[in-house]
Amino acid sequence: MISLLCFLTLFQPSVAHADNPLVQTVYTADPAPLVHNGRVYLYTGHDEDGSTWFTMKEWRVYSSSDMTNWTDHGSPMSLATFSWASADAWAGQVVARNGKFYWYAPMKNRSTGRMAIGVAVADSPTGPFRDALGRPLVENGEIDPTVFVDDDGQAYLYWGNPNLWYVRLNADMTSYAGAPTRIPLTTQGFGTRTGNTERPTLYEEGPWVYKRNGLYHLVFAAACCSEFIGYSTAPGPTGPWTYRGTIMPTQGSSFTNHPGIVDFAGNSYFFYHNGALPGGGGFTRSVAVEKFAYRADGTIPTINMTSA
Ligand code: FUB
Repeated sequence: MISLLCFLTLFQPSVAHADNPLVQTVYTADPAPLVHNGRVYLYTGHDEDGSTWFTMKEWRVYSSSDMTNWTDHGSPMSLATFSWASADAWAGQVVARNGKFYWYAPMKNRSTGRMAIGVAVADSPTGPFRDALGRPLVENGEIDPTVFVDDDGQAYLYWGNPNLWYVRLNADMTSYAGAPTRIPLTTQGFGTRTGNTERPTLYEEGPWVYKRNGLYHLVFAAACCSEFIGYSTAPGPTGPWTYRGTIMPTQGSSFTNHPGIVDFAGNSYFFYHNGALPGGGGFTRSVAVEKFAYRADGTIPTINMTSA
């Protein structure tokens, strides 16, 4: 299977069959799905072969119309897209707005040495993406942006590790109003972490925000350093958040995990990563997906990995 897919990637775009892990040609991490015009676009990071750290230089895109056959669109965005970036092409997300596609991603700012969040824009979900600003959109040393556009058109950018922040994006999606606000990390909102007085709640990183049946969901990588996926809900996009429990209890043979949830063609899908490919581990991860159904009361069931 792997050698066949390696052959196929020589000819972009290529087609892969979706056994977990979903991408079997390269190591991928930090899945961020987007449903657009009858397809699921899956944006990922790319762990370098043989990595001993989160050595990541580019992001990749895959798409599918049936969640089984996936097209590999290659890498339409990399550190080279951002003249100010020097390293760490970490977890991002793409949203569609104004007939364009905006990709928010964290990376290291060469001039400050701190993690910052950039935004790139494209006319197509598969790119090419160009840096929208020529500088970071926001920089406070924290990572993992997720963007949610509410029904009234207001867009929110959330991000953070070790804190959790949000800011209201302007309609242009490349600027924001007001200062970033730190979301209070209370145990009521984000659960109780044991054995770490500096970080008393379960929130670690990787927020993923969406709305379902009027309820706002914030799914996140919980605890540290072996992560699991938990979630909180709120009556509004800025809280107050209530911790609702575990979605995925493990991280497989990785020590991080990272969530993305979408509905597509009448089903709900939970994307995550682990170290399931040969040679895989905490720095050589692979994205995977599980179909799931919300419980009758709207809560999210426990979802287990079908590969680890
Ligand atoms: O992939 C690099 C970092 O690892 C991400 O930004 C985190 O969410 C964790 O998955």
